[in-house]
Amino acid sequence: MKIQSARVIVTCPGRNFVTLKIETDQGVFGIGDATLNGRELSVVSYLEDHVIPCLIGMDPRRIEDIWQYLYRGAYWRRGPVTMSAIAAVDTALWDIKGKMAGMPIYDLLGGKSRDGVMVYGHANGADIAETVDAVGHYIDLGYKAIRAQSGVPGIKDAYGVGRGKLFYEPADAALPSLTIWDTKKYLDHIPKLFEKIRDTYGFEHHLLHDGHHRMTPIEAAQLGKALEPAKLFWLEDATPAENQEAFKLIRQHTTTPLAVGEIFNTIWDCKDLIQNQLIDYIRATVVHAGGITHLRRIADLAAIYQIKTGSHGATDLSPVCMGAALHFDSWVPNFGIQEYMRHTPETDEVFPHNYRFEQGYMYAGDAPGHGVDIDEKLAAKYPYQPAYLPVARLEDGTMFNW
Ligand code: KDG
Ligand code: MG
Repeated sequence: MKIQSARVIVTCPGRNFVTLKIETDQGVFGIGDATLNGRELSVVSYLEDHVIPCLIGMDPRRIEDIWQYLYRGAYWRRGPVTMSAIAAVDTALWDIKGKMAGMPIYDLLGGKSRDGVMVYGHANGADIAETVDAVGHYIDLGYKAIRAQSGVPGIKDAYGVGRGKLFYEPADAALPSLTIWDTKKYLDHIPKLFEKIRDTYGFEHHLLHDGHHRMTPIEAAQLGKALEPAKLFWLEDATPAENQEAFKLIRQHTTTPLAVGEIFNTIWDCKDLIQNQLIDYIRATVVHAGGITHLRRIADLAAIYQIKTGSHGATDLSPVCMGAALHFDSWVPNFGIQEYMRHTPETDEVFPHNYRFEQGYMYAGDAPGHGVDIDEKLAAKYPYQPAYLPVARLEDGTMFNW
């Protein structure tokens, strides 16, 4: 059996997605997500110019060997572009293997560990009242876990605050738009938000919050401590994770659970945080962390330290990634939660899929492979549009973390 052809499909049904399609000489094909938000075309080039020529003629059944070939063979290891490209190949090959075996990917991995995958949705609003309403809306939709973000008085365009009720899309301009940040105002505001949410709805639902790399370790410690009465499921990206020692300081001060890893791309990014038990949830995901083959290694390492998975699942992770992630989540023994931001109806049409949401849980479906396809004719109607994530500056003009 051989890989006969492979091509990259770029489409923008509301936002940009990069999809790799691998076709075999036996008529079976597989697809994988290669979307890297705001840097999409660099992965397209990596795949078209450097990966696809190597793939032609390879045996698609040898998933592990192809993974090692692309990782070790490049000499230049790791990094989001390389690892997203490898992830796309890996996901497409697991899709092919599943279709050949007539099995969903969770069965190839060892079978389901759970019936449904608990997901969290995004509630956000311009102020506390709007966010509290949005949380109520998600509760009405059946969500068991909800991430809450709110506009902060005095801050222009705080992270996580969308324009519509359900579709938050931060990559919103052909060049990065400017947002202004002030951590003090944020720290004063967020505990009030969670106090109000708990006062309104009680403690039945899981609440999550994303700090989006904006705090210093001691500021993160202060916030974690201030949020303890709200009993968060997690506080995410409390401080940038390049210096992983920083998390020791946060840990010394608060019992609020911590989640990190959406921008990690290999097990080496995760290793110290996991081995030192500095986090509770690892957020690496299929598309940015080398596909199912590599994510499995990360999850297994985390399991030894009782750390659970909580994979990234924002709208820039395509339905192909979501499908693969749900198969992974259905299997992985140390599953914690899966992020789920609904895609636009146009995106859902371009990527017909088997997964579904029901009462706070997602179900991967039992189609062979990952159960997601791409309607190429429809995809062609939505050409690529440059779109960048915003940048952030402090009020005095200093460049900051978005
Ligand atoms: O591409 C960047 C987004 O996916 C990210 O900003 C979303 O932080 C995010 C999250 O937790 O979903
Ligand atoms: Mg995040």
